[in-house]
Amino acid sequence: MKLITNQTGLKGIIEVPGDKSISHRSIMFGALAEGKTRIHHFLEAEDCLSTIDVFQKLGVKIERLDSEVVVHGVGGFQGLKRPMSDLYVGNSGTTIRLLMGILAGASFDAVLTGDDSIQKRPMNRVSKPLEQMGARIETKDNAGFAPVRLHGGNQLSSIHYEMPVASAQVKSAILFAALQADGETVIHEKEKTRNHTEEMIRLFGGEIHEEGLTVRLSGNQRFTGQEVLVPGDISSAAFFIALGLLVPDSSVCLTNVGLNPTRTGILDVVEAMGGKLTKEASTFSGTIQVETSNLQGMTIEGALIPRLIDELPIIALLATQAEGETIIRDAEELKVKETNRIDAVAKELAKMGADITPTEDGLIIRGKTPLHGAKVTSYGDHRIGMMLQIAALLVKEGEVELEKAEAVAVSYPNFFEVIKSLIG
Ligand code: SPQ
Repeated sequence: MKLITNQTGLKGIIEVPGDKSISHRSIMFGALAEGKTRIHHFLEAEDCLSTIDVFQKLGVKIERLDSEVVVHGVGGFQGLKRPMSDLYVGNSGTTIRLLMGILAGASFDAVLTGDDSIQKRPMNRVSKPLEQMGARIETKDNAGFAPVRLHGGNQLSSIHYEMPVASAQVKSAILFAALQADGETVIHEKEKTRNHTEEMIRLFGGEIHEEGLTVRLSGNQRFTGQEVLVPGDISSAAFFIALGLLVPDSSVCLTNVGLNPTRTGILDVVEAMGGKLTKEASTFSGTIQVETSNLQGMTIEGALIPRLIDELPIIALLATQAEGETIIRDAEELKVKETNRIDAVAKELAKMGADITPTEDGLIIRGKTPLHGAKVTSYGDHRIGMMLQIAALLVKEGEVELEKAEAVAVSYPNFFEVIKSLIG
């Protein structure tokens, strides 16, 4: 696909689609609750539709109406039904990993699998703690990858778990299993990761304690159906934040963006880089306004990384246009996303003229490099594809041809149309 290049003066107001992490979890908790759950501003993108599909196969009635999704809860884990076929999650890591926790204590066997990318992402980070809780899980050739077979009929027990990686998906899978176990589970995180599962447990009437890096949860809780209002996804907003900052003479306003503090690392980075960004927050969401800015390179590391892990590809693009050097470290998790995002970002931006070096746990980017036309690929990774379209807007000469552009539908189906709507 030929990308849009060479733009100036992009202005507009955008409401980004619903948060992907919250949309997945609202289906999951809605399914496990008693009664109806109504979800507003649900993300109608491939990943979240995979979650709907899987829960329908598990016997949950889910209706997709014009402005909402309605989930008819089955009233607990034991209300889920044996699926008639393998459960296919497409490209969605969140779906497969959280589902492993949800089905860890089921009375039936289930096989979970997904596309080529899913079959290359590590599942043993989830199966290991679940096995310690009493689950029986087989991964393909015992190598820790999907397809994953969960054996039914196991009584789960609570666990005290020290997380070896900073991962909300691992934490969430353990929390779902802990809800089926007797006693209290205690998880100690390596760094604080997104807490949407914890927030959902509270929203659906359950009890969970978060204190610093420690999360405590007791089993056998009951949930009641709720009205869920999904805020806009800050990870999708990030692409338009970058567009507003980088494209000359631009200003962009993003409305109803989710501002959970475990996700707002990108805003802290933009401010530290000297970006002109203002934010007006209400309780859960807010409006973000950005204008074209002169940015300064910086070091991004440590506890900040999980708060912006999915935004690192677009932050790398910001760094190519900033004054001085940007160092991203402690981000080895990028290697096990939809693709190896360290390599993908370095290779594709270098093709466009960026001065960027991949490292074991991040990237070193020397700024103020003009970008030029090139033939690039998303590697089938939605976030790489969207980052490359924003990069193309800065290209003054030559064309940018993107392979596997369709990947953006995983989290932002009308992304290219929104870009077009800002032109003129
Ligand atoms: O769901 P998936 O494919 O893992 O999606 C990604 C993304 O870029 O959209 C990661 F590739 O987001 C993850 C995120 O990186 C979503 C997520 C969640 O909803 O719990 C948590 C993060 O992953 P992890 O492995 O750090 O827990």
